Amino acid sequence: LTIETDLRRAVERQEMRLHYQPVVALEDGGLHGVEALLRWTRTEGGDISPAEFVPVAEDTGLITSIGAFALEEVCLQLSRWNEAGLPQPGVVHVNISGRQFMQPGLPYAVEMLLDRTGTDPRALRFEVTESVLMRHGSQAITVMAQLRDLGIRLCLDDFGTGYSSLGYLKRLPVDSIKIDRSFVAGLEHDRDGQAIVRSIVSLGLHLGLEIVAEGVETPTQAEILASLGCRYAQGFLYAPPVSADDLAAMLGAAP
Ligand code: G
Ligand code: G
Ligand code: MN
Ligand code: NA
Repeated sequence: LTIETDLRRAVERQEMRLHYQPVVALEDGGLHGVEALLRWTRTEGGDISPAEFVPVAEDTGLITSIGAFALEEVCLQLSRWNEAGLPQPGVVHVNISGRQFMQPGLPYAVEMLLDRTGTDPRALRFEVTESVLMRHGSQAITVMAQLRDLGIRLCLDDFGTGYSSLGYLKRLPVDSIKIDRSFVAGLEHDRDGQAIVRSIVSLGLHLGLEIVAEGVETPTQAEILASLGCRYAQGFLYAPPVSADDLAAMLGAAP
C-alpha cells in the first residue's frame, strides 16, 4: 500500500529514470542495441526494483503514466545523444506491459510522440511478453500490427515461459524473441536445459527472427549459445544496466 501511494507521485517528483543494458553480438562482442530499464529511487530513500513496482503499477493503472514516461524518456534521450554527436546505441528495446499495450489509442499516442520528438521508429523495439498475447489474443495482435506499421519493431520477451507454438509465433508480427534467463541459466548443468534452448533457437531461426539470449553470466553460456546459432546476448557477463551518462561514455569510447 505504501508503494502505491509513493508510486502515484513518483513520476511528477521525477524519481523515475532509465538505465540501459547493452545487447551485444555474440560473434565479436560489439554493441547491437540496449534495453531500457526503469529505476526508481524514492526521495525518502531506497531503491525499489521494477520487479516489485511494475506489478503494482499494472494493478493500479499507474503503469499508463509510468510507461508513457519511459517511452518519452527514451525518445528524448536518443535526441540528446544525437545532439551530443554520439553514435546511436543501436536498437533500443523498451518494455511495454500488458495494460499499457492494450490501452486504447496506444499506437496513435506513440505516433504523436515520435513526431514530437523527431524519433526514427526504426530506433525502437517494443518488448511484450507472451502473457499479453495469451490474455488478449487477436486484439493484441492488432495493436502489434499497428505499431509495426509505424515502423517500430517488436520482440517477444521472456520467450519460452508461455505457450507459443510454432504456428502461433509464425502469425505474430514480431521480428525478434528474447530467450528467458531461466533457460540460459540451465544451459551449463542440465542436458534438458540445452535441448530447450536448442529448440527455441532453431524455431526462431526458421522463422527468420533475431534471437537475443538474456541473463548471460558466464563465458561457457555464451559459447554454447553461439554454437547453437543464437547471435545476440545480454547479461552481466557483458554489462549490467547503466545510466544514460555511463552508456554515453561507452558509446563515445567505442572506435
Ligand atoms: O531491471 P530489472 O531486472 O530489475 O527489471 C525487472 C522487471 O521489470 C523486468 O521484468 C522488466 O521487464 C520490468 N521492467 C523494467 N523496466 C520496465 C519498463 O520500462 N516498463 C515495463 N512495463 N516493465 C519494465
Ligand atoms: O523481464 P526482463 O527481461 O525485461 O528483465 C530484465 C532484467 O534482467 C533487468 O532487470 C536486469 O537487471 C536483469 N538482468 C540483466 N542481466 C542479467 C543477468 O546477467 N543475470 C540476471 N540474473 N539478471 C539480469
Ligand atoms: Mn525485457
Ligand atoms: Na525477459
